[in-house]
Amino acid sequence: MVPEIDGERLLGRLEAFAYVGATPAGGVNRQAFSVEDRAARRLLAELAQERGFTVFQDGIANLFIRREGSDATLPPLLIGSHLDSQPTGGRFDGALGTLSAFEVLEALEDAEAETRMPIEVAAWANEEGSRFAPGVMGSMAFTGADISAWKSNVGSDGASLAKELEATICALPEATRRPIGIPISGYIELHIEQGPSLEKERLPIGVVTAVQGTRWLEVSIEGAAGHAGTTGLAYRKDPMVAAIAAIHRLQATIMPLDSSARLTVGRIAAQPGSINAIPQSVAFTVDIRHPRVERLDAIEAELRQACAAEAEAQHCTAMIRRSFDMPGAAFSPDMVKIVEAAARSLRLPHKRMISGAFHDALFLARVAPAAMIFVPCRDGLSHNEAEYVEPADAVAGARVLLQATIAAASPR
Ligand code: HGY
Ligand code: MN
Ligand code: MN
Repeated sequence: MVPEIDGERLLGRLEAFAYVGATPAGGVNRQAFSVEDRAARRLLAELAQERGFTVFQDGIANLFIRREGSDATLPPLLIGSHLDSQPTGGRFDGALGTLSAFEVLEALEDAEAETRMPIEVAAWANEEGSRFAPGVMGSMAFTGADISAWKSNVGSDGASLAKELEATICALPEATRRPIGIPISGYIELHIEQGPSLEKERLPIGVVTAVQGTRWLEVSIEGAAGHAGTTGLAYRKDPMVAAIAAIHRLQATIMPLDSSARLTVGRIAAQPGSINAIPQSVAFTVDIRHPRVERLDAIEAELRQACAAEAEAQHCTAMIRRSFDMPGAAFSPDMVKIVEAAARSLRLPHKRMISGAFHDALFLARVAPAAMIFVPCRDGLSHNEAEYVEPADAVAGARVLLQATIAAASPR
């Protein structure tokens, strides 16, 4: 029999997972190593066990579901994405790729189709990094990063990473434990574009050739707390004024002068945060992105210069820490061709493109041939509860993933 994606089954799975961590506005809050994240991992592991697949997890809580191939000496081909979400995330970011990968395993099983390589579905831990920085923690660890550097990290909610990670691993005792990082033959990830171009060009498939670079910076501006009513302008050392001036200066130059640049201040907090006290300090995060590393360096330099100058103008001091640095990378031309051929074989219009968002595939590309498949999302919206993918596009993406997996797992 010829393996086929069961679209109804996939759409039903997406619906079922959307209930796990569902938010009133129709999104999901399934932050890494949370109770909701554990519930999603459990749901996937139980589905896998019902199908007789083997379930593994490693010491950073990456979850793997394995279907054997005819040649067990070959390292597995991995397909998958992530199940964790932003705090007000969408139902498709990560879940589409993970559940489509599971649907690929089921389609192969239903058709009793044989692949030479074993195939494993990977649900990478903490891709988002919104609760515990850095993001792509699971795939970074899988490809060699030392996790001990993160063990003392505290989450945006004050939780201990070490404790939450341990509780997540213990919440799935039936998953066989294995070391972090195993040899793999390749990796293919299906994901929503999280941008507007496929929808604008009415294309159902994107063949992703590369991912742009990302850098996260944490800025802390130190001033002097004071009384809101009695402290005149000449006596103020107000870090909020400095922070706002620095952010305004960067937003007025970086993206308006370079359409490929992205600069986002996602979080800002004042201490003590009292309505009638000049803050002692203000901390904010900056996410910068660019396809070219030399531009990332220039943007970071401009950011450091602007923060120092605006802090000095308010008799404050600025400290800046780079909390995450993810150089961009190109995917394997051979794996990109396999994805492109899969789209062509299904007569699905497609184009080659670069990803504006980072993905686990960026790290897997360091250890094996990797590539990604994009499908459009409405208005290019993501990291937003209104994120939406047309059912036909979701199924088309899964069909391309199935064809690419078959081609990559049984090379001629
Ligand atoms: O932030 C990103 O690029 C990814 O979607 N987590
Ligand atoms: Mn994602
Ligand atoms: Mn995301």
